[in-house]
Amino acid sequence: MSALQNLLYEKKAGIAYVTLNRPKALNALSRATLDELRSVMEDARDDAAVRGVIVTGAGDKAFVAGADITEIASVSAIEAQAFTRSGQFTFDLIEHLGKPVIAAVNGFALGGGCELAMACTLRLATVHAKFGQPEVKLGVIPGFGGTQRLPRLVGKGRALQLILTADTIDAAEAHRIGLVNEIVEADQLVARAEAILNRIAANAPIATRLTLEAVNYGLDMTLAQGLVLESGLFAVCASTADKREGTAAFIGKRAPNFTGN
Ligand code: CO8
Repeated sequence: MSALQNLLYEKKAGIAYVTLNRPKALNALSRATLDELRSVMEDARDDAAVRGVIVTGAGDKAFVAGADITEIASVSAIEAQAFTRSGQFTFDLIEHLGKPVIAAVNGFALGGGCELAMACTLRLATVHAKFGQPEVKLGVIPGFGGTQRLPRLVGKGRALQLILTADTIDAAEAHRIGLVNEIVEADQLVARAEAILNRIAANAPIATRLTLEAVNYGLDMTLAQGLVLESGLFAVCASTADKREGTAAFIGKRAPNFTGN
């Protein structure tokens, strides 16, 4: 991985910490930032010691205030398509990392920032966090997955209201509509994300990965197709050492010792 200019990346005790680090631009996603985000996420995916990822923003004002508007201002149509596809690929990578990724939303999560949070497995927010998809105010539409993930998360009507009005909502409203899982005190944000990741890491790693696959891919299928997917993935779990260990531990009234096999 080449030297990082736009984000901080640290790995500690099974958790990878990704901090978008352009506070002077409210951590806006420039092309270079997106490239770095993709490369650290690939590292987190490929490092077996990493069991989960926390994504947050540097400073106390913003998670990510969107794609970098100074770059959007001058893009041609062809460049805009490449830029949006590149963001979409990176966010798809996050959604399908095979490990939980928690967005620790510590301020503005607007446009591409809201889209980044939505690609994560779940979202924690501080009381002063703000969410929105204000692209139509700039004469464009969400381009990093907002028109697709927002309705899937909060329903079509609420998604269309947010995108068409370009309104910003506070953490309480985001929580009410299901965009945010939990609201957390600012000084507890990362600790709460770590606690959730540690709870997940205590479970069987293959079962965690296949749950993510079943839910992520199943949501794009009919119920009947999704149930067939679930059944096949359940069968894969049934072949693992961790299934033998998990069931034996339950029957033996002891804690399981999962190895990820
Ligand atoms: N891009 C670039 N710079 C930004 C961005 C951004 N998204 N957001 C804030 N900044 C900069 C400001 O220009 C300012 O810089 P400077 O100090 O040099 O003037 C600095 O950050 C601080 O911002 P403000 O002074 O505006 O701070 P305020 O507290 O007054 O306002 C807001 C905070 C409300 C968050 C305000 O900054 C704002 O509205 N930002 C823009 C939010 C937005 O519209 N986001 C959506 C962007 S579009 C998008 O994400 C589309 C995704 C698909 C991209 C496809 C690419 C082709």
